[in-house]
Amino acid sequence: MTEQPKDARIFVAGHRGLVGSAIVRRLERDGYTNILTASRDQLDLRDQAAVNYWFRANRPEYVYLVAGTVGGILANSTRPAEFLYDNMMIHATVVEASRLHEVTKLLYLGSSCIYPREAAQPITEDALLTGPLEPTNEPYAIAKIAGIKLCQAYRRQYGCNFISAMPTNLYGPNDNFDLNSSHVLPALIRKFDDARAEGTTEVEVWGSGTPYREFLHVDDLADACLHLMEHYDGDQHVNVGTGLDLTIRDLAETIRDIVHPDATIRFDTSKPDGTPRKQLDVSLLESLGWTHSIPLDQGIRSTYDWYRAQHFATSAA
Ligand code: GFB
Repeated sequence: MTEQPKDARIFVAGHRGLVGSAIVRRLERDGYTNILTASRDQLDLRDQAAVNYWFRANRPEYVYLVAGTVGGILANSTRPAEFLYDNMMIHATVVEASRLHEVTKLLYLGSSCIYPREAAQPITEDALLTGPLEPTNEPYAIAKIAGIKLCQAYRRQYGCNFISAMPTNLYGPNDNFDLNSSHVLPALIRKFDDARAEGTTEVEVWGSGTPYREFLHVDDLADACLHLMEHYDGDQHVNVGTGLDLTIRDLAETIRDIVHPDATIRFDTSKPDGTPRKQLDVSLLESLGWTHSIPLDQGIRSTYDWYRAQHFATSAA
């Protein structure tokens, strides 16, 4: 049990992103007064010397390592070098600086794409490294696996209290809605909303619609991260999800019904499906006393409201 004092110096690495911004919101809501952040211009997290310098100057006691180069299936396939290099470097520099500067506890965030493509469903934590990875995101997955192993190695060699969480596909406010680099959920919100605004009805959905995906609202993820920071000190990484999944077709229909009920869906099978299914087994997390609370349709509605508010704010500016 690690209680984070309300005035503890807490570094959220990646605070502008989907996950980092949700963790900052959550910490602020809970009354934490010393949240440390560094923008990309202030600190290149791939640069070990710069990261060491920043840690020496700011002396964080707790670290949420949620920074990284991320993206959907297309971005992963077209920018494999960035996904591998950036993520390996970011994890290495922050973990090493956390050891050097004696951080009390670090939480490292991975991704459910670390598991073998053909892993038995739902996927338990011990499926890691039992088979070949999904090719569309192998470089990203290798970097994320290296991050888990890094935390475990630092625990064993140096006695650092570094833990890892592996979330399923995430969504929520501050997500990326750019169609070339986004994940499926924000992409479909945008596509249906664009069609509604343009008065068209046909919306293109990539792939066959048959793959299954599990989605967790990022506010639930932030809640789970704080829970693990306070209640978990183990070597094993922990799956974070809802344990519930649906097909891309069902997801597209759910989003259509919320955003543009008159639309019809056309599947573009020239686009990749990616992994057929990656439903997480969340029993370890549940045994630690945590379950998700935001139902998918409610989360999609609130994310769509956020997207519309942003859109209006930018078009009015
Ligand atoms: O979310 P997504 O890009 O990533 O795609 P992954 C999920 C599924 O949705 C795939 C389909 O079967 C896509 O073909 N899809 C349908 C779409 N329409 C669209 C669309 O307009 N945009 C997008 N992006 N997809 C990622 C990994 O895999 O998951 C990352 O690439 C990371 O490494 C992330 O692990 C969580 O779920 O396939």
